[in-house]
Amino acid sequence: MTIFSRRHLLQVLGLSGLGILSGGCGTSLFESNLGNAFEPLNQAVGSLMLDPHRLVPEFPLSAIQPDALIVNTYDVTPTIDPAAYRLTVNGLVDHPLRLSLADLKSLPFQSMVIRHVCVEGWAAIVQWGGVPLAHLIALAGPHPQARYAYFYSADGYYESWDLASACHPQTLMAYQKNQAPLTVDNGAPLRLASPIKLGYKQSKWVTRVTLTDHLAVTQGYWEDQGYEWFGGL
Ligand SMILES: Nc1nc2c(c(=O)[nH]1)N[C@H]1C(S)=C(S)[C@@H](COP(=O)(O)O)O[C@H]1N2
Ligand SMILES: [Mo]
Repeated sequence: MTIFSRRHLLQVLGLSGLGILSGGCGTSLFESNLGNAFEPLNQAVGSLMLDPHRLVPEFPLSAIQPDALIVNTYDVTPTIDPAAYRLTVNGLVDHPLRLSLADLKSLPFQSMVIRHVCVEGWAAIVQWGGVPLAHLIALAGPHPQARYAYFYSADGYYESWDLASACHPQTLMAYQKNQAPLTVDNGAPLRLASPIKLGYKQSKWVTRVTLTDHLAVTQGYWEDQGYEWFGGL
């Protein structure tokens, strides 16, 4: 397995900047992989509903509801040593990644204020800050056959997303909540955050992202008990 050092990452980024992103989560990927999957749909309707780059309107910082985000954890809260923590990105990629928190924080930072919606009947406007997942996937160099991203968490939680949603420009691997370091209850050191999916899709304590070309029998902790897989908002 290729292990990218922070220096190597910076070199890659410095040399090619955002250019490398177009090869990973860019148009060609969507056209070759997702165009086929949705071919039967009426094109106009399909592009309205499924445009992977459509941005969800964000809120101003003043709209944050600091007390509205309810901690929702199915089992135990894992203890993760931030210094020893590594995020693995592997599966159908050319360059598997193993990133420390310092590596992640050296990558482009993005902040957004969005609504988190839990199917249990509550919602909260939250600020999340972190690195766009599209950036990590592009760094790893996804194979053309990659269609899904599986997320594995330190508490045993697992999730799967379609790659277009994983590469959406507002899908972040977040280490900041409401302009403060992410707390352990909310998924520190690293969690998924995106305005395009319901709360149960937004894995906390993510340790591994694995790209695959198929959905396995196991699709997600709640999905495997009957929740809908796409979980779109
Ligand atoms: N690893 C892990 N991620 C998880 C969960 C969980 O139990 N374990 N719960 C999910 C659900 S149902 C919701 S609504 C959100 C809640 O995030 P919060 O606890 O930060 O409010 O986390 C999601 N991610
Ligand atoms: Mo939830």
